[in-house]
Amino acid sequence: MSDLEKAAEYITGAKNILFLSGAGISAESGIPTFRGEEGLYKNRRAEYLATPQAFTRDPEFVWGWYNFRKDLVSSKEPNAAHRATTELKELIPAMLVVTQNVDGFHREAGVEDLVEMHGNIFRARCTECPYESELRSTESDMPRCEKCEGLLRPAVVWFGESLDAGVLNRIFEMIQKADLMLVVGTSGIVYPAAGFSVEVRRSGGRIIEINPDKPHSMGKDDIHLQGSAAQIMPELVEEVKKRL
Ligand code: BJW
Ligand code: ZN
Repeated sequence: MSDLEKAAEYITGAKNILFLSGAGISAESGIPTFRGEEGLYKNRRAEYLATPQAFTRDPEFVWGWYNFRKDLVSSKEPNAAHRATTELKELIPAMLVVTQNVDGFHREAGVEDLVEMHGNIFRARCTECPYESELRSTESDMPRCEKCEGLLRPAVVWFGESLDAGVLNRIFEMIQKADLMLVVGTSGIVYPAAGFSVEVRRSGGRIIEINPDKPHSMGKDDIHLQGSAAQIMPELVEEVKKRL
């Protein structure tokens, strides 16, 4: 049996599945990954830009990066991997779709109940008051709050910031009962997401990873499907359908 077929059997045999995606799932939509070769902005790395310190130092520069990325995301669309994820979620309702991505492509591809653990690039919140809203416009590199005129910031999670408690609760509830986790297109470097597979494995669950890169640490029953998400996800879903 091929690894792809084995992975499909894991999926149809699982009771609860945690699905986690990262920047790699949107790579084939034309959105650069963070740690890939094109992941720089004006010679700055995400580790520098995605911090509250960078925003305090130079909010205009950081907004410039976000507006550049918002324009890019608006000009692109979900790919075959996002669509396959939606199909899988429809076939297996006991799967929770969690993404580290802020592009909203999973929702655009039809996943209604999406957990965006690092927020959404088209939302902004006030640095002075509780105001938060959608902000699609990319006109201003210093957007202001409608309520108090305070400086707005992207409603995303930066390094050193905590994730939303409700979001973390939903994920940890699923981790406790998940007997399978699908990890698609993430380098597994950034916590807390980097720790999820360790937790699932610790409670006896198995991992299927899809990534063109070499596998991360693997348990003996884990499967690494090496290749691009847009190629492998649809193939995997086809194998799942044969078994349902
Ligand atoms: C393909 C492909 C194709 C290519 N198909 N695949 C414990 C230990 C050590 C450090 C920490 C720790 N706990 C917390 C920390 C600190 C920190 C952290 O993890 N630092 C690490 C660098 C070590 N974490 C935090 O600060 C987090 N907060 C937190 O934990 O709060 C409590 C706390 C605070 C302080 C101390 C301790 C506890 C918050 C993390 C927020 C991350 N934010 C960002 C920006 C979001 C907004 C935005 O987008 O602008 O999130 S950074 C960036 O990295 C973004 C991503 O979601 C995240 C993950 O990146 P991802 O998705 O994995 O992308 P890449 O580029 O790394 O990988 C792409 C992968 O795709 C590669 O593997 C490719 O091979 C693959 N690929 N093409 C499939 N076609
Ligand atoms: Zn305000």
